[in-house]
Amino acid sequence: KILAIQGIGRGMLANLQMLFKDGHIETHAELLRKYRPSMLELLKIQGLGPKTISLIWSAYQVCDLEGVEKLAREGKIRELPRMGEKHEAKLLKAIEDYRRIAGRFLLDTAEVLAEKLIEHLRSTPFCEGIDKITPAGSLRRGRETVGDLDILVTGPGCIEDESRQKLIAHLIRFPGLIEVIAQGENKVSFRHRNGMQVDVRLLSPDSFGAALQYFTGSKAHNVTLRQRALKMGFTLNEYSLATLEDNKPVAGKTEEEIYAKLGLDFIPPELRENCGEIEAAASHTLPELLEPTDIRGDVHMHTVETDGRNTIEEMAEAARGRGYEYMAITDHSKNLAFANGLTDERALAHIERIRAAEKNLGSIRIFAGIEVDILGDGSLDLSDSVLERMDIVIASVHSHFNQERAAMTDRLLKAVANPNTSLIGHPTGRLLLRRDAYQFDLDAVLKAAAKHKVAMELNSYPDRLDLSDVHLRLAKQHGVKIVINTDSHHTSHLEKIRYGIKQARRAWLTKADVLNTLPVAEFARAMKHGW
Ligand code: DGT
Ligand code: CA
Ligand code: CA
Ligand code: ZN
Repeated sequence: KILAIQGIGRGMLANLQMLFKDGHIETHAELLRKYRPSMLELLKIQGLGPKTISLIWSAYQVCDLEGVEKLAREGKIRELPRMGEKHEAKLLKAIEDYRRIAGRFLLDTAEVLAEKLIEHLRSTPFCEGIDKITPAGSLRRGRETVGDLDILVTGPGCIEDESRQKLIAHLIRFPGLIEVIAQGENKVSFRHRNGMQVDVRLLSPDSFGAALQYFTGSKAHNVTLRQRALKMGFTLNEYSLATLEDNKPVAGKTEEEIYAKLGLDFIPPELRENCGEIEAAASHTLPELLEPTDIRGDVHMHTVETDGRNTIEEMAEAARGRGYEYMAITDHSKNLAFANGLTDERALAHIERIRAAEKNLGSIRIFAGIEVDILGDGSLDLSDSVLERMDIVIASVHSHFNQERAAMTDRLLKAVANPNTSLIGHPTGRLLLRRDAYQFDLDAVLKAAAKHKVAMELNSYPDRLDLSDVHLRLAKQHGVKIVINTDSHHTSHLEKIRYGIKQARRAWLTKADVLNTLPVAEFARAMKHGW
């Protein structure tokens, strides 16, 4: 039966059978013996394929990252057949990009691993000795990507030697753990098979708040906080806040009491980047950050009509299940051919289907929308007469990413100036750990957006998180409003909105900065006529 699948022949079938029977494939093992494993890492470099790697190997017997980089710096790559100075420069840039992102992981990857580990720890017979298991570090702060995972475990079972040893013994039986990197009295660092390092610390409840504060970071935030403590006659470390004079602990059980003792309002983890949050907490001027419950609707999602996996009705049921008051169906336009994007005609028919679904379901407002491509020249991919009929028009760049900065800026300015545009989708086009933003003048685009009252999207998808925190703050400075969306292609994607909410909080955004916190009528008006 398997042979009926295209691309699977007798050879592949034999390999699959071996894989299921013995757990490995002989050919694979043989190839791994013949070629160096470091060649596999080279394949991850943009623009380095098997052919070039083998070319480099036969000319110089070099097959690792450092070696190839050295060759490129010495001008030896350009001497290879069909290579030139340009290739060489590109290769160096690609290696630099790879180094920057290697060893970092998307937020959802880190979160899934954290959840699995928590589940594992909760399943031990000694788990009654555990009160809390809490992610700290960059994951807790909601950074866009995570380097290593920091997990704190607290409870009576973490104090006493014997029970702690039992917990650690159970911990290192975590499925997927491939190597214990370091193991101390109350700390274990290990590597998971997905490449991520995990640091786990077991702590007494008395110092849990101090440890959580310390290991949540950021380092810069902690440095400033410790300086403040010293000025006030305290020392602050991962065990407690204590008096300088006689080292008497004055706080440690909770973060709240530590911040309070330092004369500060509680600082949410998302703000702890030493960007003015400590000063604001001291003067009681921290912003009232956006909360998940403020969000009333999600207005960027796709259906089976283009490249989504669910129907209008299924998406609507899921949105209603989340308690939303409104949502929008925003399928692709025809320029995105591989996604089966809509023509004018299909877009009009789709509006009718959306209206019908809304009527049938009754309990949630379903806006008829479109995610229309911004074409290379800045015009939109569908006729004005069709766009006018839409409740929401998201204009997005999905092609010609390599335009010159000036051309790309003009292209976006033209899209912003289009009277039908409600918001710009994933405005910089970056893909985290994969693709840089396209080059354009964001300042100019935000200025125009403020003038035309066109909103900017904060796309919550964990590999986009576009706009970034810095860009969101810039948008706010320009007086541009934000819409936080998921860009869901499946009902299960709707919950990813929380990554967007975290990102908005990291940018100090409040409810007033985000349009989809508005009641339905006001939101509808904002999409059609600006806020
Ligand atoms: P990451 O892992 O690169 O995504 O970023 P973080 O912020 O999770 O950094 P990490 O894992 O090196 O450290 C976790 C937290 O521990 C960090 O945010 C602040 C705190 N910390 C405070 N002082 C130190 C220190 O001297 N060394 C380390 N490694 N961490 C410290
Ligand atoms: Ca970390
Ligand atoms: Ca760490
Ligand atoms: Zn898109």
